[in-house]
Amino acid sequence: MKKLFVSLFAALIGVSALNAQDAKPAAADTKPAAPEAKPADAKPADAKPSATDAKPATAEAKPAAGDATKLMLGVVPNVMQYDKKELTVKAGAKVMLLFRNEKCPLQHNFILLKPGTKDTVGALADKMLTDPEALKKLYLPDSKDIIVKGAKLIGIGQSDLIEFTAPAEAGDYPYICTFPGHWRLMNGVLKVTK
Ligand SMILES: [Cu+2]
Repeated sequence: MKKLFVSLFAALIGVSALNAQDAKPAAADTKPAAPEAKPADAKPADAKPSATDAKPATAEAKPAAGDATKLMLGVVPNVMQYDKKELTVKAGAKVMLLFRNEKCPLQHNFILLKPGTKDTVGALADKMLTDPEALKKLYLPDSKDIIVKGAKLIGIGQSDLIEFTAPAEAGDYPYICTFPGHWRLMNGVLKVTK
């Protein structure tokens, strides 16, 4: 009698698993919910694992993906331009930037710079034309003005997922492609706001 009361009380206040006996009724409660949730023709055999799999998956995905600011940047074919001249993020935000080249036959990259350094780094990028190691370096000039660099040059049909933390200080941060000659047209501004 006493034991029954204790486990009932535990269930009432929502204590999940004081012992194995308490855990069982809790698990049994969730199972009837799963078939109800599946309104359609899903076979019961399929329904159970997918229902139980789905719960932990969404619970884990939320904190990771929910935190980050997601940005998309593409390439306009043949004109050496990004498809966005401007992107905006909050200072210090976690950023996931998906950089994609869907149709342009040329290769491009994404490099984020300190404010006011576009011309300086652009000139360094152009100089790489005469650097025999340039391709190996992915046309990335050596400069402390570079804050974020994509992992690769992306050709047609390729993409690069670039994860970074936005600068802590608000301002206009230029981004450019450092393939020699591209940066004059292929540039934009990441607006970092407070
Ligand atoms: Cu480019």
